[in-house]
Amino acid sequence: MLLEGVQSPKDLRTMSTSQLQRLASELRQSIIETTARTGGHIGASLGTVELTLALHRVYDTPHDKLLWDIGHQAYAHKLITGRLENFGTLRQLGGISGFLKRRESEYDVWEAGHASTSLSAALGLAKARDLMHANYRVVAVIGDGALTAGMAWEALNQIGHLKTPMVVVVNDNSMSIAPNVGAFSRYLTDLRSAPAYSRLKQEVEGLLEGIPVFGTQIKRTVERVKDLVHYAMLAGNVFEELGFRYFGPLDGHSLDALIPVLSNARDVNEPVIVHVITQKGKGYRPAEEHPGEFHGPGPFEVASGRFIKKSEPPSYSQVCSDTLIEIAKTDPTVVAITAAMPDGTKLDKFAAVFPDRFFDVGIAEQHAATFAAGLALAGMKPVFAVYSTFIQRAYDQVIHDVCHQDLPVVFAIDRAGLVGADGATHQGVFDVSFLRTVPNIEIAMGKDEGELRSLLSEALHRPHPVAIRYPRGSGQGIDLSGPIPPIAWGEAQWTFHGQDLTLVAFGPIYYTAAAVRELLQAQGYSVGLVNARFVKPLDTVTLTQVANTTKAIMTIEEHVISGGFGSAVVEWAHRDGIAIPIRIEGLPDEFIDHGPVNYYLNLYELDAEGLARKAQRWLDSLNIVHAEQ
Ligand SMILES: Cc1ncc(C[n+]2csc(CCOP(=O)(O)OP(=O)(O)O)c2C)c(N)n1
Repeated sequence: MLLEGVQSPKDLRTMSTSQLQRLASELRQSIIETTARTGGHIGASLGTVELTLALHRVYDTPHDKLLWDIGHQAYAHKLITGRLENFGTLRQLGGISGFLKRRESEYDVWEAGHASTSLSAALGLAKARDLMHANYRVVAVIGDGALTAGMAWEALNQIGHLKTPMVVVVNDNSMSIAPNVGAFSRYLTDLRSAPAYSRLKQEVEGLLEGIPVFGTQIKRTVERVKDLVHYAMLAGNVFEELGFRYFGPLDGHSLDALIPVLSNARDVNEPVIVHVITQKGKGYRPAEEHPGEFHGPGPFEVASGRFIKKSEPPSYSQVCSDTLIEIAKTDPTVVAITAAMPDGTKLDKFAAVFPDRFFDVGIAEQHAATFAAGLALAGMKPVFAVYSTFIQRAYDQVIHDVCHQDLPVVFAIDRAGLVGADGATHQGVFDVSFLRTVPNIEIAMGKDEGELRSLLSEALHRPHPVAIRYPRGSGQGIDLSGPIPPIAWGEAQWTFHGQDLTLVAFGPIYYTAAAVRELLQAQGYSVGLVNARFVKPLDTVTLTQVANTTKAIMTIEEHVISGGFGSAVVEWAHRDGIAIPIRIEGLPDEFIDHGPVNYYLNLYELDAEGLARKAQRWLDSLNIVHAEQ
């Protein structure tokens, strides 16, 4: 294996193209075999194998700075930068991350997980280089999907203005997770289908270079012709009009095409776009044929490409989409929005039934929120289904455009809570804190998919913005047949009364709280239980009654403690002068890495045994003794 001999990218720099091609197939093999076991971003990473080799061959990494947008396409980069041995631990607890991590390698220059940040960061590095008289080069790789985000265009705008030398590689596979969308995506398709563009341009320029120049008059004429040709050729190339030199489109799987062009681009003293065409899933038939499903699958069987799935109840996302379809059948004002996640949110199902009432806006969460505001303003009922981690990007739009005008937009907040293998950048554990501080918005999370259905249905009749949270993965297996049961808006469900302690749980962790209650009851404590359902409005009526009948309250949530549900309960008690001991159980003030959700719940003692242990210790410290003592 050539790959085993690659200690660092330096080893690539002495290899022949045919050796690099062999290395490319070994890299693919390794990516396929590992992701088949661990799951992960196989499609994007198979698509960038040659590009990775060419970049590390042409650039003097890590002295030169190579940035990968999102970082999900960088498995080949990991494999040739000292992580071959550990690659089998990809996305596993304590193993290497599915994204780039600065602490993992000096070759990981920039950490991400969210899209479209690489160009801004690259410009920062390039500008710092110039100001500090350093001499490294900067190159960023960004996908056509990531280029649908406003943030990428904010960076292009400034790069073109500053004219700072750096290279932006546009990795164009015409896919985001699903097929890429939007007018700019269409534009890239046009550029792709006109490969003669740059060839012709180079030929004309070469021809003019070849004209012998005698005398200033002729020289000026040649320059003038060059300019005219330049402008004629430029017409229509957005990148060049923004101030970049444009190279491409190139076959991103041909080392013979990539290496010379990247070498030329590297030495240009102004910003350059290198437009490479790649195929998502390249080299693995099932991933080539089903690039959407193989964007970030779980484990699969290599030979057949079949996913290894346990039979589980439908996911919360599925229930959300089904519920919206059910409601939309009788309510023509319901529309659904996703920011490039039709599969993840399962809104693809909604799209199949209501193609005209479904909008994939691209990786554009900010736009999605304000677009929803506009729809709501005109009387529609927009539901923006968005992962908790990605709504972070639309915070100002939520505050300024939706909540400030009190517009009835429903945010269906998917992946709320810990997410597992995607790790720190993707945990959905901050949204309660940052949303509940905003006036007008109402925030709820049911204990299961049955309540998700009811909450969504009620949310669509609220005159205010509403956020309905639900976690990643399968529901509890609740029977969802029959009409959607109503749920009393703003009311908690007080399921058990108890004199020693009452557990107040927010979200599906209610079921853990129920197990905690059993454990404590078995110890002889009298323990109550509340399914909070709402953090805003908080059901202070029920909480007041609880406080009057129990000696202590423990709140439980799968969300950071700071500013979360428990924090809201403590604020209420403080404000209303309710003198009862309250203990908040939730996640700590730190970024939580990748690894199984259950592992972290156990680590932070948020599983039933851990919570029961903590509750018991706490009750002891409060001198609350159960009946038998
Ligand atoms: C802000 C944000 N929204 C959504 C996502 C989810 N996401 C991860 S990869 C991806 C598609 C990226 O497409 P592209 O940049 O073309 O890269 P490719 O996977 O095609 O190589 C999306 C939407 C994200 N990472 N960040």
